[in-house]
Amino acid sequence: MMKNDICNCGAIALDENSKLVIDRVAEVAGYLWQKNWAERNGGNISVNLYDNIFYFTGTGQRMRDVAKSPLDFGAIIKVCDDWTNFEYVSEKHIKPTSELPSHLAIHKCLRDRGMRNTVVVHTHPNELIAISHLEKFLDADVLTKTLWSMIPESRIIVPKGVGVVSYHVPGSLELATATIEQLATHDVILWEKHGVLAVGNDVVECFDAIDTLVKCTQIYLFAKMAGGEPQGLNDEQLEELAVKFNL
Ligand code: 2HA
Ligand code: ZN
Repeated sequence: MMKNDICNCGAIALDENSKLVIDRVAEVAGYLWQKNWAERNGGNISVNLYDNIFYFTGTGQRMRDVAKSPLDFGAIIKVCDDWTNFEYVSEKHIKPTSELPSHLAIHKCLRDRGMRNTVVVHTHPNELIAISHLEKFLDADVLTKTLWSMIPESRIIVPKGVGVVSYHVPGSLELATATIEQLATHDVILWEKHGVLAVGNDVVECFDAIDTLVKCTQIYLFAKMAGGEPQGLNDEQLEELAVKFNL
């Protein structure tokens, strides 16, 4: 690291890239609040900045506060080799999200699959939670096809589709394990009667994937409200997109 690439940020010398990444977390935290997906302390974000250094939003902290000041409502931590314990490297010792064990298990699993600088975004989008109360959408294939068929871009922006995890207590190991399983074959996971989780290399792209799926859900629900079952793009049209965009 070049000397002038670092700035002193409390207890840690935070490099320029990590500062930019944390700024993007704050940007997305603001979107989650503005979108009405982040009631009270709903949702959480974690980012692997580099090596074993992570930024986590704090437990009980509000996204609207993270948006204003990510280092006052979240923490930078160094995760130990066991991927369970950690020590603070940020000046403030804000306790990480209650979903810390599940986020860490997901980051570890993604690293084992070859991904680096991973991001986990969990949030509570109303429309997606609403349809997770309907039995037929607890089937990942039905859900994915229904949402993909609402607008062509969704086939491209969420190429692996949406996985589904049945209800488990928030923050539980069962929820983490089932989520990791689904992430092998899907980009975004719907947690029954709770929310969604997206992973990737960029926090804004994780937001974009969720935002696109919410739009698809809204269009589905608007069409239903307008009086019937929406037609949706047909199999041929979806396949045409897959071929054209190498999906
Ligand atoms: O951080 O959303 O699932 C609060 C939650 C837990
Ligand atoms: Zn939640």
